[in-house]
Amino acid sequence: MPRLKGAELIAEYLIANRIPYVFGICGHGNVGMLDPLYAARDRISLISPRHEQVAAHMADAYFRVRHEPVATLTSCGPGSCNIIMPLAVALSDSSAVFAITANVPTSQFNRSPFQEINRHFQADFVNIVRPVVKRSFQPTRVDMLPLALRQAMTTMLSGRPGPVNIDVPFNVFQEEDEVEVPPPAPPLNAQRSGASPDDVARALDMILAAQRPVVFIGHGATLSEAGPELTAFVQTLQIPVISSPNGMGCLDMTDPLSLGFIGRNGAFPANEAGRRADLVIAIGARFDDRSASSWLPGYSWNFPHSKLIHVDLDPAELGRNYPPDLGVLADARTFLRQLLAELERRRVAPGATRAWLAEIARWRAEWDKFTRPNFEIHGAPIRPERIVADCQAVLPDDAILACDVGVNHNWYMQFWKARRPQTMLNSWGFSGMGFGAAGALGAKLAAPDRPVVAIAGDGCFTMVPHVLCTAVEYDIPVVWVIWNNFGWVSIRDIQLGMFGGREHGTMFHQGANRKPYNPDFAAWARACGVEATTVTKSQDFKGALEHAVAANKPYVLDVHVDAEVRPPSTGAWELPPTPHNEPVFGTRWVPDPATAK
Ligand SMILES: Cc1ncc(C[n+]2csc(CCOP(=O)(O)OP(=O)(O)O)c2C)c(N)n1
Ligand SMILES: [Mg+2]
Repeated sequence: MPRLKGAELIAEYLIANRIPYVFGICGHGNVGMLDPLYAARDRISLISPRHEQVAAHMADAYFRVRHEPVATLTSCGPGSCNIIMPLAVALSDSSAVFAITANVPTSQFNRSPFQEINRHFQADFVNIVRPVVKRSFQPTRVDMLPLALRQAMTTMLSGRPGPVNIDVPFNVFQEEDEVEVPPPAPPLNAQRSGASPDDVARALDMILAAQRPVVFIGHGATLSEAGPELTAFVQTLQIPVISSPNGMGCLDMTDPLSLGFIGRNGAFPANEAGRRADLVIAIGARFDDRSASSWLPGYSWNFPHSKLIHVDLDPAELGRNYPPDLGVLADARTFLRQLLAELERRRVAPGATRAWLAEIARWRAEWDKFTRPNFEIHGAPIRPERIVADCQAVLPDDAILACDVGVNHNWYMQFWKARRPQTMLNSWGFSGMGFGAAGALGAKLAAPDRPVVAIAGDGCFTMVPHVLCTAVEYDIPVVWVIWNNFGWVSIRDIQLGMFGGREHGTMFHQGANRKPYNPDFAAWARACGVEATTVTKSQDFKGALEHAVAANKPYVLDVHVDAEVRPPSTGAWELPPTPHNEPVFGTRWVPDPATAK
C-alpha cells in the first residue's frame, strides 16, 4: 500500500474522479492541501477567486453546465463560513459541489484555538454546514479518508445530486499513512431507477384518456438529461410543456408545444393551460410557491380538479404540495423511455389534443398581442424587453446565460427561449445574489468554446464585483451584462405595493438630495483590466453585445434599464398575511363545481 499524506490522497482521489478544477481560497488551515495541488498541477488546476462565495457558485454553475463535479477548497473558520450561502443555493437546486473545508488540528480540538467554533461541540463546522449539504464528513485520521472521500463523492452524485462537505483537520492534510486511493464514484446518472410496469401502464392510460394534458418539467428533467425522450414523447402525443426555470431547454422553447414558465412571472399561455388542464404530468418538478402561484387555486393550477401524475426520484418531493393521483418514484429519462416503449407496444395513434392545442394557440396569440409591441420600443433608459430580445437575437443557441437574482431575472423567466438544456442557469430555490455574476466564471470553464453571458442586476453585481479580478487573472472571457436600474428594484416594487408607495432602503442614492447613485461600472471594470461599455440607449445595446461576445475577453456592459417598467404578472404570489396580487394579464379561473368531477 502506498504511503501518502492525507492531502496527497485527497488530490489523487479528485484526479481519479476526473475532477479538473479546485476552486478555492487559501488560509493557514488548508495550506497543507496547496502543496499536493502544486505537485499535481498538470492534472488538476487550482483557481483562486477573491471570495469563497464565488468559488462555490463557480463549482455549482460548472456542474449545472457539464453535469460533472468540481471541488472547492476553503480554510478553517471564516473562509468556510463564506460558502454556506452558495451551498444552500446548490442544495436548493440539486446541484453538486464537493466542498473540502479545513479545520483546526485534532490535538487542539476544544481548546479554542484560532478559528475553532466549539461552543457546543469540538471543531463544529459540520453542524454549521449540516442543513445546506446532503452530508458532511469529518475524517479525523488519514486512515479515515479513503472511506469518507468515496462516500462523499458517491453521496453527491447518486440519486438527487447535491453538495457534500468533507471537513479536514489541519493535521490530517499533513500526516501520512498506508492508504489506497479509493475507486472513483459512479458518475451522475450511472444508476437509474425506473417505474414499475404497473405505474407505466397506469400513467399511459391516464395520459391517453386526457383531453387537456400538460407536462410540467423541472430541474429533475434537466439533471436526468431527458431532453430527447421528453421531446419525442410530447411530439408524439402532441402534449404542451410548461417549464420551471431550471427545466428550460429540455424541449427547445421555440417548439410550438413549449408554453414557457408558469406562476406570477410566467407566460399567460402557461398559466391558462395549467389551470385548465385535466391532467398534469409533472416530471422532476416541485410545485414551489413561485411556480404554483403560492398554491392558490385557479391562478396556475387547479388540483385536485386536475389529475396529477407526479414523477420524481426523490420521495420527499412526491406530493409535497399536491397529493398525486399517481406518484411515480423514478428517474425522469428512464420513465419517459418506459412511456415511449409502452406507446410503441400499444401502437398508439398520435395526437388527440388538436382542440386543446387550438385553444392554447389563441392564448398565445393574445399574449403576443399584449407583449410584443413593447419589444419594439426604443428609448433611454432602456425598456427591459429590448435587452431580452437583443440577447436572444445575438446569442447562438448553445450560449449559456447565467442569471442572477432580481427583477431582471423575472424578465428572463417570462420571455427567454432556451434552445438547449443546461444553457439557462438560475438560482431558483434559494435565489442567492451573486450566483449569476460569479457562476458565469464556472460556466465558462465548463464550456470554454461557447459564449457565456451573466445577466446581473446592479445590486447583485456589487455583491461580487471582484469576479472581474478572477476573470483577468485566469483569462476567463465572460460577458457581464449589468442590468443597472439604480436599486434593489425587485424589492422596491414589493415595498411600494405593500406600504403605501414609500421607498426606504431599496434604491441607491447619494447625499442629501438623494440623487440616484451607482459606481461607474465601466470605469470600475477598466480599473480591473476588463474592457467595458456603458449603454444608455436601447439602439446601442445589440451592437455592444455583439462586440463584447466577439471580443472573446472578459467584458462588462453597464446597461441603464428603466426601473419603472414592470414585468406583467400572469399568476399570483402571496406572502401571508399580505394579500396576493391579481394578475395584470389573465384572470383566475376555477372549474364550476357542478361540472367538476
Ligand atoms: C444574498 C442575498 N441578499 C438579499 C437577497 C434579497 N434580494 C432579492 S432580489 C434583491 C435585489 C436585487 O437587486 P438587483 O441585483 O439590482 O436586481 P433588480 O431587482 O434591481 O433587477 C434582493 C436584495 C437575496 N436574494 N440574496
Ligand atoms: Mg437593480
